[in-house]
Amino acid sequence: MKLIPVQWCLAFFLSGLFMNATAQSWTGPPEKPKERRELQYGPLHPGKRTDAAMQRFREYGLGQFIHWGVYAIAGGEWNGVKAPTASEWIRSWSGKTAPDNWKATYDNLYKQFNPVSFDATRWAKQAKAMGARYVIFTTKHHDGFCMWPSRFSDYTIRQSPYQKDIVRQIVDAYAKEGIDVYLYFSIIDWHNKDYRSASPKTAGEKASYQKFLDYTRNQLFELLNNYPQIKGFWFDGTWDKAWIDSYAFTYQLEKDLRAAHPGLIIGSRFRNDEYGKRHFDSNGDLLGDYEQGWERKLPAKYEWLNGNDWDCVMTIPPNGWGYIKDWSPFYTKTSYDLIDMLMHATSMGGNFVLNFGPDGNGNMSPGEDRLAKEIGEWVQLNGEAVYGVTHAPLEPNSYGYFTQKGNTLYLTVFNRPVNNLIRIKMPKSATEVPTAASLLVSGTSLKMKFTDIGLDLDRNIYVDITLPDTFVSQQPFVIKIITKSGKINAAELEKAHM
Ligand code: FHN
Repeated sequence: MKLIPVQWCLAFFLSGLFMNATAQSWTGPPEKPKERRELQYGPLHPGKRTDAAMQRFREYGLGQFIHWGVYAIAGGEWNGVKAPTASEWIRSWSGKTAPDNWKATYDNLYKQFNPVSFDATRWAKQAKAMGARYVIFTTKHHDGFCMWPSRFSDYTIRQSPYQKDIVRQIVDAYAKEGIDVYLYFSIIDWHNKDYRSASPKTAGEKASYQKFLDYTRNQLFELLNNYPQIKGFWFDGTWDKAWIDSYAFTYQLEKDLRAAHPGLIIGSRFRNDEYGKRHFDSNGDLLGDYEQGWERKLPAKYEWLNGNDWDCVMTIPPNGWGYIKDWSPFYTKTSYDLIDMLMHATSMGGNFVLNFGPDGNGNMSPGEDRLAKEIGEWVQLNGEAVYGVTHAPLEPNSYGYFTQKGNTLYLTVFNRPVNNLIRIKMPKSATEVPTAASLLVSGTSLKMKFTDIGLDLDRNIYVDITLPDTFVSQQPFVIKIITKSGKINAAELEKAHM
């Protein structure tokens, strides 16, 4: 079993304090019920998508998330209000000592939003150098502030001193660097007076909520029309009862969005079925194109994924997606931690998406700059094991993570054994067998031999790969193993019987 570093435990403990109820109980997809239920509002397409756009999504490996909005001005602390662990939620802070009119104060912050240092090209180039193949950008978070000049709202970048369309700049700059763009969109909208979390009951409430639904629909089509280069939406804030009860509306909306933008990618966090089941419908089938529940968490077992596509979105501090001006109270993940998580995700067929929370002037924090550089340097050397790879059907081991591409296996080593012998377990019945091993970073070929360690009744064979004493690495490194179709001659190795 892989040991979890102490700092991870701490980080998970701290972050656990702020997890929502769904996240706390997350252990993978629910078991499929024995009997199928007839559903009118289940998945729009049965099974996994096989088109080129979805295949491209599968091959990203590494992505960047950006949470940017008015909350960046506060940076987790404003007027004595502190929300360092979820800085983008600061508006909803309602402790006993909340200043009078705190929400109104927040709602006026946009009048100061003027990120003079913002340069989308600089961000896009940094993301490219880090190795990100896609970006997810917050067009509108829960506070309702639109980072594009939406004609359906009076609370947008157009009304701020900055005025210019930020979404357009992001889309253009990232697309120019060859990075695919996905737009984050929160259904929760604290600014819209027709938004509500509880289900509407009276005729008046219903009419008002219908207005909110229409506004949401209009904004989504506006985004598609304004920025046709985008590849998908990343939805959030879809857990309110009012939204859950609007399943007929959301079903039609998803259908229409997809029809308007062929290839559009939407995860499992957009809508639910008629029984209120989110992510997976009442039959345990995935809603949307990929599983979107892996927020600040990673599956312990590949089996938990049930063969679905997925992404893991991750913060650098324990929690907190928007800018946090003071990281010092927390453990912040190192590039080593993040590369470990990246390879954990890709080894299980998922994408790893690292979040950045730029400040109110348009700068990434120095810590983010450093991590982007360090990750980029590593990925530059080891990208072959990261991009376009799939899960390898081998038993997990304590050295690190396997990924696979065709007849090449990659083992990214985080824990180097003291005897320099990497021992890989394979079933004797395997039909693909290793023929050569080398260090990815240098191409140096490595000694490899099949070993029967003589464990009684063992159905496995062991492939021993020797690391040269002269090879020293301060970083995780990758062993590249070429396989070919064939059988291991196990009979020779099985002479001793009880
Ligand atoms: O409440 C948000 C949170 O602020 C952040 O945007 C994350 C990103 O995945 N999503 C929500 C919590 O699940």
